[in-house]
Amino acid sequence: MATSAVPKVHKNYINGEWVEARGGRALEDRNPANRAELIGIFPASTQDDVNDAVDAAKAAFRKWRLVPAPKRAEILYRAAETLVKRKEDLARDMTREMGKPLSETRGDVQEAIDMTYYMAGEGRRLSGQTVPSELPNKFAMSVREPLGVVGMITPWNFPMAIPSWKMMPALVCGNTVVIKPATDTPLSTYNLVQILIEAGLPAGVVNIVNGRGPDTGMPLVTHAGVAAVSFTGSTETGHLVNQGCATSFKPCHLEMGGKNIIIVMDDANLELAVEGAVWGGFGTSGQRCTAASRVAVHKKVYKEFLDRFADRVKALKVGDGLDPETEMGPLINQTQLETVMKYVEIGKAEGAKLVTGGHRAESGGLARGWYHEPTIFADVTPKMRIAQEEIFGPVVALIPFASFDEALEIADDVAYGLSASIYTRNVNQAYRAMRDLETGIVYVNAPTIGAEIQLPFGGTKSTGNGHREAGTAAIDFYSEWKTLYIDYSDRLQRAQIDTADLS
Ligand code: UN1
Repeated sequence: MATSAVPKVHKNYINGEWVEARGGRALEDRNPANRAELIGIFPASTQDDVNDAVDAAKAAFRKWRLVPAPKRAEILYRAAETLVKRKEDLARDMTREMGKPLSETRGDVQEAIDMTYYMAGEGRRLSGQTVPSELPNKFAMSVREPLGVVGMITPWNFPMAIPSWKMMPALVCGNTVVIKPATDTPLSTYNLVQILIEAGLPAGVVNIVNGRGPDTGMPLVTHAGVAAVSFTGSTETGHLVNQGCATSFKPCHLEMGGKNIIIVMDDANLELAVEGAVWGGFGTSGQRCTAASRVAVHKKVYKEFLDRFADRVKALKVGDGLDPETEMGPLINQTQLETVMKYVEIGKAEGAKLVTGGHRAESGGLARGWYHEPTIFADVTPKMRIAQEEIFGPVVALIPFASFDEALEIADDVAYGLSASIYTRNVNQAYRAMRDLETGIVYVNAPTIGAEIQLPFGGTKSTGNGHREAGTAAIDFYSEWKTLYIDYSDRLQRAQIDTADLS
């Protein structure tokens, strides 16, 4: 199987063939836990490669759209079976290229398995509406049509799950795909596509062009042959993708940043809340759009929460994700490490209290990778930059508050709206939080991370642009409605004008 213990030179996958990038340039994929370890070499594609891939996807679309959806789904089903069989190898490959611990990369592969089975099931649904016509002897219904070639740009933090969130619903709906994986983690996307190929996906239905955003991503976004775009990444890049799609009215799904909060009320099960804040804030080294980078705690329990939280965080075992003892891996790259270090300085300068962490982690061999200590700032006020801006690293801002209303205000007073959580045993407060928090996802007595694939995933405000991934919401993005009227009356019947004769 394609999992690689030795570095391999990879190509683009276009029209069912592995081909070199036309410009002949390449990018390295290195292990963030040990920069000396080369995972593989991947093409640095440009406009010409994107053109080839889109042409192939357009040609393949003519046939693929006519393959019955249950048959398309059978390929997905077979792919899911292979993912299950190879889960362990795939997780190891992912830990080596992305850094998160094996337990988490197993979860990432599992999320792809779940999504692939789920969308395989959708092949026998893809339901539309059948409704009565207002006129006699007339039939009315709506059906879902694929959009055509979908361009996909995926992030490095969920290198297999997120490509599966995009590819599986797109494919079952009858679209063809050109995907540009994150340059930091292409191998996991390659592994996923390899499994789809083995499952019998026809040539041209999925194409990979690897490369950087400006050279490969933007040409894909703006290509006239691409009918729709799905992007997950930073809000900054999301703006460019949005603008690239706007001129041609291209549907575009954007999934961007977050500044998610856990609210801990004074009646909360404190031990549970501490556990949730540790996992929500430091899982994936805080590199999730759903990471709990803010924890707002009621003043009555603030001191106790802080002490317990700090104890747990100080004890977190940071290291190589392949070591089963490791609880937190490295950051993905130097830029991300520098961003985190910059925000630590910002937090200190703003007057927040550094409780633990605050430095690059370098002892015991960690200097080989992009490690940062798990970091807590206490006594953070809601307007501080560390409480407003997405850091995407292991830095949690603790914010004290005095009332439930104040907590909701703090929660909603940020630019983002992905995920929020409340720990309380008061059912009235729980329901008010569910109603009033302005995020796409709300958790009660659970952290801000851990969305399941059968429900909509996405956020409000600067997090998204109104679309959702996962569940049937994904089917809504990857299909377009066609409304069908069949008149079998043998005469002209004018809607709204010829009312039915009741006599
Ligand atoms: C992301 O961070 O981009 O809910 C996705 C979660 C995961 C998905 C995160 N299931 O945290």
